[in-house]
Amino acid sequence: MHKTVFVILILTCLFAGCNNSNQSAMNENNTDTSALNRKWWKEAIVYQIYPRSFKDNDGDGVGDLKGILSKLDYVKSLGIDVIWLNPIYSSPNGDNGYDISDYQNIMQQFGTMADFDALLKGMHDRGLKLVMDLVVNHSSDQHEWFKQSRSSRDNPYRNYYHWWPAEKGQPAHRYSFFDVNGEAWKYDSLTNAYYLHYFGDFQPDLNWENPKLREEIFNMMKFWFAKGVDGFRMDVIPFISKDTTFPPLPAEYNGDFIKYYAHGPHLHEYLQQMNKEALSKYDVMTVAEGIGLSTDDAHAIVDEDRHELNMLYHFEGVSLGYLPNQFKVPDPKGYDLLEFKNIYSKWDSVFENKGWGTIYLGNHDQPRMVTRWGNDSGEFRGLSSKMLTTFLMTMRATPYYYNGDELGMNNIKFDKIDDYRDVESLNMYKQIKDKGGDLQAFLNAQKISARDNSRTPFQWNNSSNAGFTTGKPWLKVNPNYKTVNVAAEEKDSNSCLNYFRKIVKLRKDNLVLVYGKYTLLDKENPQVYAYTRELNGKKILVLLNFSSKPATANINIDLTSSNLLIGNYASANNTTALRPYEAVVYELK
Ligand code: TEU
Repeated sequence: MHKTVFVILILTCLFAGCNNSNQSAMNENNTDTSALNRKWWKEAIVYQIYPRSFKDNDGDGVGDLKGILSKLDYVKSLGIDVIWLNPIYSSPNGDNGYDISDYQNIMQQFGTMADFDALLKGMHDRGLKLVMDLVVNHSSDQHEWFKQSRSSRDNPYRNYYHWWPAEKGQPAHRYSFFDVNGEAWKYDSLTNAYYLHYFGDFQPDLNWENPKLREEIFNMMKFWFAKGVDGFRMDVIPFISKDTTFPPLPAEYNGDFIKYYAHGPHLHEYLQQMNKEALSKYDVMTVAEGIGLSTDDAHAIVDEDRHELNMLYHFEGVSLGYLPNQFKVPDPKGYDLLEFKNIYSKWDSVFENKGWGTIYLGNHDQPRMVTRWGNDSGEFRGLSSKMLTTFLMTMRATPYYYNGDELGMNNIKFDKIDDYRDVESLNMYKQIKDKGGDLQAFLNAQKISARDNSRTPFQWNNSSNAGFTTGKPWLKVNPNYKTVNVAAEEKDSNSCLNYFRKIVKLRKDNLVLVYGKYTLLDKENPQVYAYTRELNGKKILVLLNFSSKPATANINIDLTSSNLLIGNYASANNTTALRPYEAVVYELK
């Protein structure tokens, strides 16, 4: 480059000051990054689409594949790289697609295989990758395998599932997530035997100890890879291997059945086999729903040398702030930021030298991020939502970002059980009712924690049903769609949506935000989450006020000459004093 041009460029950067103007200068792709073990899925931002609620094309009130296709330009405009789609396979929908009746077909309500092919092409044409949901701990009871399996004890498919012959007596108790009685064994008189279902009784558990079943699954995965799918998010994958003698729950698990389920005897052997037979043949990414896994277990699954999976997402963060031993009942005191910081710092350190992490605050199983972790009151909804987005986009882990969070969508907070559609809420209500429990207390807790809060239709504009459908939506639309919607936020340079786009670009332009070393500062500050990210001499400071009160970060860093990269207030003052829910990201000089 000519010297004068170079000087002019530098001066332009200096005078432009903050925000995005200096991002190309911040781009570190020219520096030596060979030691980073770079991978596309480490640098990607994953955007999760809940197909049932994203966009309805045919007016039946349920989202569909053509609807998603019609909105791909919007998705592309966010700047994300990878789309994770919740299950779109044939399903009777007892659990919104997590009960699959045919793994190689598309759910009728969502469209056809031709629609899928068009959608995948539409994504690839735009440089977007697709990650599908792999739900193979269980199938639907309407799957042909299960129909065969239950038909007779000597059917060739019998041991595709777990059966316990009744003449052996009652099987040892196993807990179920979605059973009205909490019982995971269901008696079937047809063959005088019980079958196992960790989730609903319509979701029988597949028998992974059977090599034929494993082969079927790996072939099915290859079917989708051959179509060009770029990876899988693996539903409750830690649960697949079981001790088929089904002993009483071992005492060491001390009532923690989830942990027991996640530590089956052959889990790693099966994942290694899956890797060898299917995953290793393609350039794809994998992420385990890491339910029941602790930091101690993490490397066993994602350590590259073990050839299992790439990433997992843990449940420690999202379990915070609920009362112990109660079903998702929020602690009236809220959650403790010190614990929050501890959890996320601990998980960062697990992958400091090996493996790779994920970061998320919302998904289809969690309530809306801004309600749960921020503040959804009118005054603070936008600010706190942007603050949480800043956290997600500046941590050393692949962000999984849930559709609608970029608009600052919040919990709908239903008053009546009749408004809910989720099997989890409906069954828990029945359970409490049968026991004569406090139903009003349950409904109050669900306003914060129920899964349907994040499953309400996506808010496109202020026309009826938020532009989601011309029919009757399968789940009510949040009435705040009149103001919280894409069309309105497109026009507002200060909106959550435009903030999301800016910070996505910032992350994409700065390798330090992906790979840079994370250091927690001001650990004991109960209001502020402060940390630095460092790579190859570049140092970024992130300050997040998680409270509705002004706060100060005690960090002994003079910010006067620092360069503000992004902030959620109109201007920033280069000090450590933060306004309510303020988020600022500086490049330190
Ligand atoms: O979730 C796993 C799971 O255990 C959830 O039930 C989770 O604990 C719960 O939602 C928290 O309230 C996966 C899927 O993500 C979920 O949507 C399915 O319902 C479930 O598996 C069964 O497939």
